[in-house]
Amino acid sequence: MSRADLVVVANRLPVDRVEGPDGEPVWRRSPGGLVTALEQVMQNLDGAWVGWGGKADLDVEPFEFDGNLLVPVPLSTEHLRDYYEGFSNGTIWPLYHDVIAAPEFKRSWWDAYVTVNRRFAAAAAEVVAEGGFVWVQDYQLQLVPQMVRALRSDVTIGYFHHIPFPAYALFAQLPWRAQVLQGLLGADVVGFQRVADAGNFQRSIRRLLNHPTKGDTVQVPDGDGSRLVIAKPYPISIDAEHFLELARRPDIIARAQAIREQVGSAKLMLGVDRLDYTKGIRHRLKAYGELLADGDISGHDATLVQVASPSRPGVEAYQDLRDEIEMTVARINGDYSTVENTAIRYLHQGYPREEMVALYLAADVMLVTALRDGMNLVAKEYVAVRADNTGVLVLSEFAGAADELGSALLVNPHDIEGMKETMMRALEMPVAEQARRMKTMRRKVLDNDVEKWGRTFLADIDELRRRRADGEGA
Ligand code: GDG
Repeated sequence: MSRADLVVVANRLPVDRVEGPDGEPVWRRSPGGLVTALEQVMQNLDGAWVGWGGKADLDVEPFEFDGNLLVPVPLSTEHLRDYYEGFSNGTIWPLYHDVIAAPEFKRSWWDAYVTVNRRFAAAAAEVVAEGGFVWVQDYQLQLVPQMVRALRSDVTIGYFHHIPFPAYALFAQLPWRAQVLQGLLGADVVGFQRVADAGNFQRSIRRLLNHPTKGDTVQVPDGDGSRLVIAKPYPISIDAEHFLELARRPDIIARAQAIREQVGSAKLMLGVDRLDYTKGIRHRLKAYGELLADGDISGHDATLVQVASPSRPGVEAYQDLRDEIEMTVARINGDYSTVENTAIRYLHQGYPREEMVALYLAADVMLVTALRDGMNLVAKEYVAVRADNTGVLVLSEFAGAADELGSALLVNPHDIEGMKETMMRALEMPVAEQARRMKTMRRKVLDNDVEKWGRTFLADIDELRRRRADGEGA
């Protein structure tokens, strides 16, 4: 097997296995956010990607795809239940999102997490070239950096954390907190979305491991000496130019107009989220329902289109959330829809990106009301496509995107009265104010695209590798 200088390790491979025209299984690029983000970075780099192939017990040889080597990691049904649905999405996800749902601490889940992380690390260690770079992605693989280091001391290791890193008081609940920190500190560079996440991580390190931190660095004891680990924010972004190109396509513009005409009401408000309890969909519906109940808006004034793409159906909290949201939508529609107007158009489906862009173009107001969110790319996508500087972004201050998009209408989604006032303000905002705010936000998103995110991370890695090659140590 050929070895690669850059190896991305992520829970999922960037492809789905689907049935080809003659019934044969074929691989097709999957549409996820992480894939889009790294697609750009991987181009022209002759890299390899280590990840799960998307089906239980799928055991296939590494293969070439779009110029990169893809290395599938086989996982059994039990692994997926305990490592993925269990520890990743039943323990870490809720704990790191400020316990919006209660995390469960199960020793059998932890054991599976260790076993599966070891598998990913072994696959990465096997495929990375001498002195190469391994880039680990996200919370499912927090132990991989240290495991790769143990197997391959010659390589440089990066880790990027896509979700929030919680405050010490919450993180300290995790029975395996020290192991997780040590796992992450196996990396040379640990990247976060926000300044606050990097700060929380460093605080946990000082409190739990007693390692000194200074600025963006942590001093980790290593043999007789110590090793410097960089721990700092690298806010992720989108391929803004690609979204703009879609937004200029005549068929997509026509589709946006058709959506507007079909919806019929004066204003269209839009929500686009994975169906996840972190996204604040319930709070959004509550505020909107009360505006209808109070008579502040009627179906002719505004319609809410809510795309809730299916997510993690195997996890109980997600099944409960779906029931709750669907009951709320049905109640609001039952009470306030008319034969002519539907108060909420609720879509529990995934759509092609073209349709998402048409929806963004059709929306007068975009509602991003997450209770906690690492970044939130939807907010950036909406801003990117609004080339005529119209439209209003209502953005939760608890989404990482709020650090850069301060010109949005920022809300605390727990404050339902505040949300109602802000929604009304968004619906009534004069175009001059819309333009002023949108221009500032668009500049941010267009100047700081995902290509720059990747370049900035890799520049820090290259600098480390150069220093290593010069024999300076880190
Ligand atoms: C995690 C962190 C962080 C959604 N539905 C459809 C669809 N999407 C696309 C959106 C967007 C992406 O999925 C979702 O990204 P988000 O950032 O909003 O949220 P998470 O999935 O929770 O992502 C998050 C991110 O990682 C990156 O670091 O920002 O905080 O939680 O691109 O457009 N795309 C299509 N059809 C859908 O139905 N095509």
